[in-house]
Amino acid sequence: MSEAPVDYHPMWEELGLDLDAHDMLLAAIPQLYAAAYLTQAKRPEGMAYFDFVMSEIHGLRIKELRDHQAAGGKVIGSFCLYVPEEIIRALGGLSVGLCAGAEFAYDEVERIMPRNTCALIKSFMGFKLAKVCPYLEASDLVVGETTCDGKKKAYELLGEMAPVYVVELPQMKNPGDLAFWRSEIDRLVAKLEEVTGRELTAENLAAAIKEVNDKRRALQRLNAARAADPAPISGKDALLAVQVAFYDDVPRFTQMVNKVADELEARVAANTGATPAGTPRVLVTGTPMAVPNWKVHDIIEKAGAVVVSEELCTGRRYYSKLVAEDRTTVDGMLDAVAEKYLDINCACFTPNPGRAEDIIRLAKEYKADGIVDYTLQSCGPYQIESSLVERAAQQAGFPVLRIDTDYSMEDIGQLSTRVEAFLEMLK
Ligand code: BJ8
Repeated sequence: MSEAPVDYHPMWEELGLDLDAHDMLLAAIPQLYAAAYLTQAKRPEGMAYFDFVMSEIHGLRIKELRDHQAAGGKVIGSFCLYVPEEIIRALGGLSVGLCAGAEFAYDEVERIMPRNTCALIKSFMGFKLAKVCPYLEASDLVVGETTCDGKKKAYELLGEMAPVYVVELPQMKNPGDLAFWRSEIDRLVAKLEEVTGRELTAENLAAAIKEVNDKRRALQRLNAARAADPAPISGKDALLAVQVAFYDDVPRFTQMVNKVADELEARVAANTGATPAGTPRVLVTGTPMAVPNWKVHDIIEKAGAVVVSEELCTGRRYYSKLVAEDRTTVDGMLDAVAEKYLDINCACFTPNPGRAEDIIRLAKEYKADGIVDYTLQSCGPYQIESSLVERAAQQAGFPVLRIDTDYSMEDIGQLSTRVEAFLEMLK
């Protein structure tokens, strides 16, 4: 006998969500998910866990966060890869990526910020103004960062509605910038110690570094299998795993991803895949894709190709580098945290040559036939960097398709036509 579904409305009400608006949002996600995910053939069995996570995205996981808070722990939200989850975890906090992947309450948003702000920023402001993101409402603190100008200014507005603390990121990666960033990490530690009421020690930090590295190692394993032809998993499923990494329970997530990786390695050994051998292979690069933004992967894969790697913050930029585990003091470990995080190739840095180098290396390693460069409209850093990406790709002999879009569904027909023409050319 199946159990009756849990009614989470009392929990959402306690969090101060707008229940009607939130019900409307929750009604839309299963349809989107089913159309993108449940129509796929030959999915790894281990993806059933991710189906479950998505079905409980605002339910069970939020309950876990609330239980954690009831036991004295804190929940710390963020919107960017530069916020070190190892430190949050060491202090007994749970780190969660906040809602930023769907259009919501744009009318209200456009009353307080320009219409031509990128979809990611408009989305998180909309979720806050409409009170429909339980992760944000459950956060004891939101840690922002000075990456692009839009986010910097949006955090000022968000700070009027929620507790926000902003870490200052340098714009370059010279030794002086690393020293400055390291001092910002100290400032963040002090703030998080104050919020959590705990002290950072060599023991709790070493344990957190190891746990988060294990999570990244599991994702590395899953993704390494995608170099095979036939690809053992769709790009959409691989993208989902990284999206979920931002808010799921860390040890459970690691275990589940390793389970999928076992299955993928067995598929590779047996020469079987999620798509037939010879399917056109695409590498996607660009701006992050937060749940439920599966638009570009969905278009590419429904057009008959397979995405084999993501040079994205919801992709390799998240899991490809680890924090060094060889330090024994808190200071040494924080140095390692600072070094690892400053090494992320975000277009908000200048110059940012590591990104184009990574794209080309990955395209070769994953035997991509072409590259899709995806940028959100009004995202200056990534849109401008597109020229550099295109030049590097052309020099290396990879065709590139530039997609400039937002979270709406209005351009799906037009994008599908362009992607189909691109795939035709790859053949
Ligand atoms: S580390 S990519 S998550 S800043 S899309 S808000 S850049 S205007 S999201 Fe990002 Fe951190 Fe960099 Fe990654 Fe601004 Fe562009 Fe919008 Fe963006």
